[in-house]
Parts: sequence; C-alpha cells; structure tokens
Amino acid sequence: MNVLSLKFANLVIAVVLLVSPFIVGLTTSQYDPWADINEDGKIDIYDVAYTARAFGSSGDPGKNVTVAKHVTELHRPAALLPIPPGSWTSGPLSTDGYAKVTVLIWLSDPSNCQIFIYACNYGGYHWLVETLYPTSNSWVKTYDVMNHQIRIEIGNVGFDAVTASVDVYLMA
Ligand SMILES: [Ca+2]
Repeated sequence: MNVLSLKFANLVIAVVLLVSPFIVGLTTSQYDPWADINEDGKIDIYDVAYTARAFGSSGDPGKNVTVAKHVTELHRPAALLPIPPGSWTSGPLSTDGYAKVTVLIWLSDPSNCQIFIYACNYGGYHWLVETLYPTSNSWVKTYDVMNHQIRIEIGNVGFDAVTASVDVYLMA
C-alpha cells in the first residue's frame, strides 16, 4: 500500500467516524443551547465544523451572555373593573422567584382614590409598603420584590364608582 492509499484510507475512516452518529440515529439526545454554536435552533455539522476550526486554541472560558428571553409574568387582577365607594383589593399575588414587580394602575377618576401597596407572606402577614394619592389617571411604579406576595388595594372615598385597571408585571 503506497502513501497515497494510506492517506485516502485515513480520510475515509475519519469521514465514517464523523458521520456515523448521524447514520445510526444517535442525534436524538436533548437539545443543549450551549452546543448550538451558530444559534440556529439545531445541533448539526455546522456547529461541529465551527468547533473543529477552533480545535487547539485556548483562552479565558468566560462568555459574554445576551439574555434573549426574560422570565416575566403578568397578572391582571382588574380590567376596567367598577369600584364602588369603599375599597377593592387584588388579593395576594405571588411574586416568588421574581426580582422586580411593576404595578400599573389606571383610574377613570383618581381625585377621590388612594392606592395601598402591601408586601405579604404565606403566613397571612402583610406590611404596608406605600400609600399613594394619584393625581393623574395613569400611575406606574417598579419595586424590588420584598416578600412572597404583593397585594394592591384601591380606596374610593367618593360617592360614585370609579373604573380601575390594574396590571402587575413580574420580572426575574
Ligand atoms: Ca446550530
């Protein structure tokens, strides 16, 4: 066997080893986004080729990470809800596992309303975080999550019903 034949045989063996997992169906393992080098949603030969080109290089393994999908959740305890004279409460809304909570409130007539923001725990205790006297129809504020749950209360000291919308937006 001459040198050319040996080189060809080595090439054939390398190709067979490279493609054999694909031929025998070993590509059904769970998708790992860290192995998806070109971030096209599938692990294939292009990801292997990129790694092969970088073979032998070395350096700092720290990576710059761009988070494309924030973990968020939206609660809407009131959507154009009439609040008669008296008060309305959202009931406790879980904030567990989130870092920030944004409260967005719209009131048809804020002049006779007060907003109370409470932090609550699963033991039934609650703490008044803030009392607000809104001066315009729309009000929004972001808080650091301070306990397991948050509760929003709207007081209406007027003689007529007020329409309210309340959104609670959670972000990890
Ligand atoms: Ca890929």
